[in-house]
Amino acid sequence: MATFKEFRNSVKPNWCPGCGDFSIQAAIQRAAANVGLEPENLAVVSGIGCSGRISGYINAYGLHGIHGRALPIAQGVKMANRELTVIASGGDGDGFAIGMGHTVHAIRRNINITYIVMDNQIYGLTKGQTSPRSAEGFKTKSTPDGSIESTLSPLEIALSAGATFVAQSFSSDLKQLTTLIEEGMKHEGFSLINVFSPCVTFNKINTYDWFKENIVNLESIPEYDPSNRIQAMTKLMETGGMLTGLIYQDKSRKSYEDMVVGFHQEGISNQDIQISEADFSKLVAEFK
Ligand SMILES: Cc1ncc(C[n+]2csc(CCOP(=O)(O)OP(=O)(O)O)c2C)c(N)n1
Ligand code: SF4
Repeated sequence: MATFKEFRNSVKPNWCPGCGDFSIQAAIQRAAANVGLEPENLAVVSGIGCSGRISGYINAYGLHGIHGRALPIAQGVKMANRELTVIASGGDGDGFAIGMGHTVHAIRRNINITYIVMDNQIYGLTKGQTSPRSAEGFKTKSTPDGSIESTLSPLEIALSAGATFVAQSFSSDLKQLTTLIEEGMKHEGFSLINVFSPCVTFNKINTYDWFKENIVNLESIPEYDPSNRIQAMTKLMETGGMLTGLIYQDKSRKSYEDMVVGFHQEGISNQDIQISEADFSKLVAEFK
């Protein structure tokens, strides 16, 4: 059985020292080992951003896609080979701005992918512009007088879109984050894990200390029931979306792959997809 070290490769991340993304990389590697995967069982698909580089830093199948399109690619990978455990990842800009349409539809499709958003509440790679996760009044080069748009609440949107697994964590809480990624990988459907991941270079407001002061950890609310969607929505609203832990899980709904009629268990590469001359001619005749 592979250890987390076997999910490391020789590429040195070029994230800034102190960037929250380092811990997310470590948590994915630990979770993959803890659920008993081998590197060849895992595919990591990412979008574009500092966070998007993660697919190159894990010893597994890796696909560095295009901005906002990690999920369409990851869904294609899963449909081509459902035996792979598929992780999609990227920044809050990637998933909640340009890619938000894909995020909502992947959620309602409930395809068996774990989507890890590295939420630094800013655009890091392009040097610090306001993202949909930035607070109102947030000043950056793109909003020098402060953002006048309201902040997006992606987890509330996820619950409304029919999500079956919604969790949130903080990059400093490696133990909680690793456990949630493991749970997400084991979940039979789409799992959304939003991770507060401070950008130490461009976001001087949402710092490690700021998150520590503002996070409400569900471990401090023992009576909380993650199978109750209304309670999940209420708690998210009450805490301004600052909840961490497993916020909601519905184990009753089938995953997309399980509902597609005739969908094969084995990957396309292992299937006999030859078509006989007679069947081919019959098919062509239908279009004449
Ligand atoms: C189609 C397209 N539009 C815009 C860009 C420019 N761009 C690259 S990364 C990025 C945003 C990065 O922010 P985020 O997704 O939050 O990731 P982070 O760098 O903060 O990890 C943008 C706007 C691009 N590469 N492609
Ligand atoms: S710019 Fe920000 S998000 Fe990008 S690597 Fe540096 S600290 Fe991380």
